[in-house]
Amino acid sequence: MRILVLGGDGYLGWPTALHLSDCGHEVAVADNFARRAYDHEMGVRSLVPAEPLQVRVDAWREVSGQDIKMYYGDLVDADFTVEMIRDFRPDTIVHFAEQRAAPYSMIDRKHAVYTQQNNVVGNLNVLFAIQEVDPEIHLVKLGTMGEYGTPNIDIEEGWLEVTHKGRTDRMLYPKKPGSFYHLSKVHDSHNIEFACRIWGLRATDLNQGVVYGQETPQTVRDPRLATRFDYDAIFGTVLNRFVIQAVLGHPLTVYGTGSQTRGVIDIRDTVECIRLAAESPADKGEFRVFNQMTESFSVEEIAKTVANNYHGSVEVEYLDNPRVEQDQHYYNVVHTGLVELGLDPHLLSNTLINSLFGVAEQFKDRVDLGAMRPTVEWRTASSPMRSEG
Ligand code: NAD
Ligand code: USQ
Repeated sequence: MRILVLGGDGYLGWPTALHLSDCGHEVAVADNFARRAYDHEMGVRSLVPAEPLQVRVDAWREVSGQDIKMYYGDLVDADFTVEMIRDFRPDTIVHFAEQRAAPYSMIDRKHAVYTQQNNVVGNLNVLFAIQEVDPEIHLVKLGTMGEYGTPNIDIEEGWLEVTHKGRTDRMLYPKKPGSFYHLSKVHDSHNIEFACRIWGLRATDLNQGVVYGQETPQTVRDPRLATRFDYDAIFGTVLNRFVIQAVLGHPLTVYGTGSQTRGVIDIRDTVECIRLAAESPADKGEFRVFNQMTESFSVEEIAKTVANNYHGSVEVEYLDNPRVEQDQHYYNVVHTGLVELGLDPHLLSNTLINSLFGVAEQFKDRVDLGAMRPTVEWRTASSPMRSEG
């Protein structure tokens, strides 16, 4: 199968491209390197050095004998997007290429507008390009569990059967997202569902939980194949941050009471879910939704798991929550669709955490401790930006 991975230079896009290539698919990656530019803007860097994309593609050819084609461009540029799709002629497009940090989208008006423009317009350009070039192309789009928020009812896989005043319909599941970033994903989902309805496109929306881990069977084959690993308060995600904090002897930064619960997934399962979704496409006209998470934990449980598995002593600090989010809430998520397609989840085990401690130990001298504390406040429209390097 020919698979085009949009956002192929990113944390998840790169290991996904390698996994798909390793499974025998013909893979191309596209990126505008916006993620590397956010690092410069924020004065931070990935814990693990991420080689330039060309170096990684060359290393993969050396290690595996497989070619990965590269496109450099911005999805917001409609001409670039349509020409790339016309040139590569994919069967499947995997779309990771968005600004993905909730705190980044909440810095101020400029960052909120950028996030929604980049994500919503880029995704619309992909939809129009598919419709123009070949409506048979299957779009596998990365959404997020945060689209749903924390409703006081079970979270279904994208759709909800509603009975109202004696009449019943199948509706898109109501959304209550928690940042301008998460909102951009809701807008994307609506645009994709509409495109499936009016043009008969086929799409899978993967509402993914918080990803943890850094290594996959392909990335460990050569140090040049490593993917990025973010730990700063803007791009670092909770479990990855806690692991690095434990190794550095920095207190684990639990926001609020830590009772807020989130769905999580191991990076090795992320790449496998994408393969499964790509190899069993949605039907023509179908907007298919899977909840791409394998377990849920409260933030406090995540902190305790990290603390209990680390050989040294670990302190936990409860900070005033810079975000606006419920802490005590119901959370029960249906996530059976990908398991039915064949996913055999890696659950949060000591093995994974120990391998993460190893990565953190190896690169701990690269850490800027000043980037650890949250600086973006949801309640104010504008937050001081980090400018020091
Ligand atoms: P990332 O920022 O590391 O990767 C995204 C890539 O897309 C970057 O390389 C960036 O340069 C590129 N990009 C952004 N805008 C672009 C544009 N307009 N044109 C071309 N390229 C562009 O993020 P990630 O952690 O790999 O996440 C990938 C996707 O998965 C995102 O859509 C994110 O919302 C979703 N997701 C991530 C997580 C997580 O925990 N990391 C969890 C759930 C969902
Ligand atoms: N949190 C802490 N301490 C920290 C960092 C985070 O307590 O040091 C808490 C947050 O308050 C939040 C939870 O941990 O309640 C998750 O935060 P996060 O930064 O790990 O994740 P989030 O902002 O939700 O975003 C990440 C990715 C995003 C993806 C999302 C999946 O950056 O791209 O969409 O996870 S989900 O959370 O399911 O929406």
